Amino acid sequence: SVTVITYGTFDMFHIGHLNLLRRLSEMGDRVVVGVSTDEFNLGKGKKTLIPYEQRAQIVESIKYVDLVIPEESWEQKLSDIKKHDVDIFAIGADWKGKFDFLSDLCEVQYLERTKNISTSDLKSSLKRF
Ligand code: C2G
Repeated sequence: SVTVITYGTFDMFHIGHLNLLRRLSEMGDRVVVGVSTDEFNLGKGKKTLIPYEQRAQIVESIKYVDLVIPEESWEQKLSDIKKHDVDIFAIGADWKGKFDFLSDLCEVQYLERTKNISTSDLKSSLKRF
């Protein structure tokens, strides 16, 4: 079996997130998602609107996803890939090149982002309501 892993905040879950997760499910038969904890996001300079517990529950409920784990550090990808016997690491192309160091352990793929949607755009359009 082929295991695919990705990581993300998945704040205000939207079609861009769904398209990515669906594509992962087409690449393998087991999808593991590391959802960024609120603390880890502060380190990314990202303030999340929806708390980790809710973001994790939503991602866990997506039919394309088999397992959700907390993302608490940049380093954990290496051990996660070994622990979960991961064949492919994939993430949106906004991260292109950033995770090439994982290619010693598994295939690394950067996937095209969905156009015209982002959590930051959603947040700013909500402000204008
Ligand atoms: N995404 C996408 N299209 C969009 C928006 C997001 O394909 N319009 C993808 C991103 O490329 C990412 C995933 O959806 O692969 C989750 O997006 P974010 O929650 O913004 O992830 P990010 O905060 O960038 O966290 O260690 C990696 C980081 O945790 C990634």
